[in-house]
Amino acid sequence: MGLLHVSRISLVASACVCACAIAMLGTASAVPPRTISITINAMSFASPERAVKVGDTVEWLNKDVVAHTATEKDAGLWDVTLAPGETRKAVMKRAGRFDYYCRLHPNMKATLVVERAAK
Ligand SMILES: [Cu+2]
Repeated sequence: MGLLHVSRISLVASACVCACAIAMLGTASAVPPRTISITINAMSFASPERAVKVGDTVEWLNKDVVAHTATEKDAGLWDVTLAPGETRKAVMKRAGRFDYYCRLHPNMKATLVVERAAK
């Protein structure tokens, strides 16, 4: 009788550990930070508007033969300069809707919509 009792408790305990591990795994794998690539080609950003999440990395790839920048317009959150063929990255740290442009060609414009990371 005593033995049966003990084994029941350990069964319940191991079931709980298992459930907790699955729960933790679920949270961790739900929102891994991603890297989002945005190509610059023929004097324009390939994604005029792109939704990303806080913690994501955005990388711009300059496929043109001239230099460009990706410059956040209002708060100076990021300003990357890309020589021809170059790739540069910025981590999105703040949620919001951010317009950016190329300082060298101000008619090149795009928007990043940075959403809060899911909990
Ligand atoms: Cu440019």
